Amino acid sequence: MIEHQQLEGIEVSTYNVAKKGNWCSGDAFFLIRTEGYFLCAMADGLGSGEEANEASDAAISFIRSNHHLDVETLMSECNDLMWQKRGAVLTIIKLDMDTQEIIYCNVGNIGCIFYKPSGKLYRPVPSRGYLSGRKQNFRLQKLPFEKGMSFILHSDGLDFDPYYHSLFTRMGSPKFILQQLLDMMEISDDDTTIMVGKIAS
Ligand SMILES: [Mn+2]
Repeated sequence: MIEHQQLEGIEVSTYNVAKKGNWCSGDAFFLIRTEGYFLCAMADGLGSGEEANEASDAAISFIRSNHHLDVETLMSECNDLMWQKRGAVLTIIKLDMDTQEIIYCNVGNIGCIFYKPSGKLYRPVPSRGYLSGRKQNFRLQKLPFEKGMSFILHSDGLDFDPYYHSLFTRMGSPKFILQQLLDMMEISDDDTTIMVGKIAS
């Protein structure tokens, strides 16, 4: 399923499909633009099918209902929710539109790259592992905010080829970038979720 959203100060396109043969995806995502911030989250449940879906959905549902909480709290609450579940990897990005700050927090392999209008890319450093319900600490990273920046967030269903960078450095709309990416990418044997966003310049 493909969706395009024009939010205030940011444009976002998303793509989400389940692994072939599964009725539900083990990936889940959420995004919202409030008066003060833009927040997005992407989770990939361990394994695939229903169990994976249950784990990623628990995390994303919590974030949907509590997105006003600070990012670190969201991560640790989602971690607590993984008890008796398969576990999940999770990335949360929050753009504070007033202070022009980007906060990034992650556990596990959700890919994330930011592109400055100059064409330079910025890749936050991911943390290993996954949310399992066991106590763990979360490291927040602050990223430089620039008008006109774009970004991609994706689950491991997309094998990101370095060649794709060129799509972002040409700075088209997220809709256009996503369409090109879908044309170029290999059909995956896993749940696949891609989010492409662009901050207005
Ligand atoms: Mn996956």
